[in-house]
Amino acid sequence: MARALLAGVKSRSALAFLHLTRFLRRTGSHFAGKRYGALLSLGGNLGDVRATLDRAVAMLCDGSDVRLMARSRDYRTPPWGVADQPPFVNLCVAVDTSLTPHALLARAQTVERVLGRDRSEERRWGPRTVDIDLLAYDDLALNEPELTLPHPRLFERAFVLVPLAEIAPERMIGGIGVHDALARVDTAGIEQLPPRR
Ligand code: A4P
Ligand code: MG
Repeated sequence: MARALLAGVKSRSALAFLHLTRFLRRTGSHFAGKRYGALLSLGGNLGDVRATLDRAVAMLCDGSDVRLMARSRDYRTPPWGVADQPPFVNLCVAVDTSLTPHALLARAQTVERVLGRDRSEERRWGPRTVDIDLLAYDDLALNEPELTLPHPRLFERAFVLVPLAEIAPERMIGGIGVHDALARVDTAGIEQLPPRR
């Protein structure tokens, strides 16, 4: 009797697990049960940027779906792409996540929106309150307009590589070491900022 009951419970939980896995696969927001390492870059140059970036990291990393593993210090960086704009503050984070790459990007874009980023008011590479880019997700390579991994301009950008090398110098991304990539870019004008408090 007890054995039959136990078998019933076991098959019910197996069924529930199957449903959960199917649901997660369908909604695509989680890679059922597994966690992956991802690297993100954050930056901004409008408003109280350092406060905004602190809030962005806190909102992005809720401690369950996305756990903060490492955060670089803040760096003041000369504007890249469009020179005629204020300097940026940049940082990088390493996270451990159960979200799919697209769900992680969607979360990053929600955080950008909540913190006042309005894409319709912007020009490309121009001023913004906060910008969050997904640099790498595990060793995944993706080539879609809405999500390209590793980030296609990562290795051209000292404002990304300097903070990234602080938290992940040995990391290989698309076959290139972060430390080696940093040695190939011009880091002039990048300045590490003291802690806020
Ligand atoms: N997208 C595709 N792949 C990714 C990815 N790996 N991560 C898509 C994030 N987004 C990705 O992004 C445009 C589209 O790219 C999104 O809809 C997304 O689905 P965006 O952030 O709106 O575009 P953008 O920011 O104008 O262009 P881009 O090339 O992403 O540039 P950045 O890096 O965001 O440039 N100078 C300094 N010193 N520091 C900075 O932080 N930032 C920028 C903005 C320019 N100059 C800078 C800095
Ligand atoms: Mg961006």
